[in-house]
Amino acid sequence: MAYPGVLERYRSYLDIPEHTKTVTLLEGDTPLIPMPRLAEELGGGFELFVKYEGLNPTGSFKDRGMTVAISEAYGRGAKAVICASTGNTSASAAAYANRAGMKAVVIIPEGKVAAGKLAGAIAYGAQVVQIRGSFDDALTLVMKISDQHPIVLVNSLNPYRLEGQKSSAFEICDVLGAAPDILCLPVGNAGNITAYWMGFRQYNERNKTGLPQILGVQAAGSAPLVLGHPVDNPETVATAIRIGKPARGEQALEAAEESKGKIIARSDEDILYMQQRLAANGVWVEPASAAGLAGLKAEIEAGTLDVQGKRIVAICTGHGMKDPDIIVKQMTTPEVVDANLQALEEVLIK
Ligand code: AN7
Repeated sequence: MAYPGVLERYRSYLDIPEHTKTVTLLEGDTPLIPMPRLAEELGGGFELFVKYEGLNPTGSFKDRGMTVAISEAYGRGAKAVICASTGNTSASAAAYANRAGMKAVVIIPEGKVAAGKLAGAIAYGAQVVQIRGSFDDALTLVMKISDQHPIVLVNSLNPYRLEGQKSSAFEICDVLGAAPDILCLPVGNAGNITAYWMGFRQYNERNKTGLPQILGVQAAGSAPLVLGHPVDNPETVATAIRIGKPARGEQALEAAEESKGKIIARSDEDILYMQQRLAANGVWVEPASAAGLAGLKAEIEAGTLDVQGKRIVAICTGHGMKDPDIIVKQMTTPEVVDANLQALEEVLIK
């Protein structure tokens, strides 16, 4: 049978109502890429894989949850959806809503959304509104609006988003034959870490696949779960996780505790370093997506996480092409030469 997307593939594991009508772009089934050279770089002695979620249809893991949230809303005849977003959710909501012939409204923090995400939301046909405020302000507003008007909230407060996002945990278990020993991933609004923990527990109950320790990683300038209180003016180069008041914060802390893992923070410098090392190993991700591995590196160096003989999966949540500016800002402009052999040889050989 041709691949049907995450909702149909894992339907029996998803808690969704009868009226759900599948709207899919055949998201999911992303590669679990072995990273032996990067594992050696980090000290070796363990197996490392990247789950490359940037290869979803709109370039991020958000498509897994969005297919289910939109399918539910569409199935009960909803005409419009709304979300607050640091970028990826907006592009995904726009794509799936428009595919179903529904309207998508996305509210984003002015000037803080990476170019590839904003372009995506516009290209897929959303009504995009920028606010003079943060993601957290935008989320507060869309919660109020969806309360008072017939428009469906598709942030991860919507439980169907999490139902869909569980599918990545299922895929990892299906490919490896069991859950990994350690799972590391970035944490922003904390829906994804919550969904992974739900997914691994559910798969373990039915299929005895075991449970991973979960290492959640925030950006240091935007680390409410590490600090233990909301952050009013979060700042980080990893704009995807520039979130000061995570909607699923409590559940994220529970996932870390119950799995005997933890939630830590890494600096922008560490995150960008890991983005570069991933790209040097053939996997270009956006900055936020490198946070999980930046956290793993720090834990290994500090000797605070036992990795010997373990199998580790790092979730890389979004594609590098989402945020081209961050690369362009760091690099020197490529050389320009005349279009002749001699000129080219001169710059190649020097
Ligand atoms: C690439 O798009 O919140 O902890 O509005 O885009 O589930 O929020 C994005 C989050 C990690 C964090 N990596 O996931 C949004 C948004 C990338 C992301 C996260 C996001 P959550």
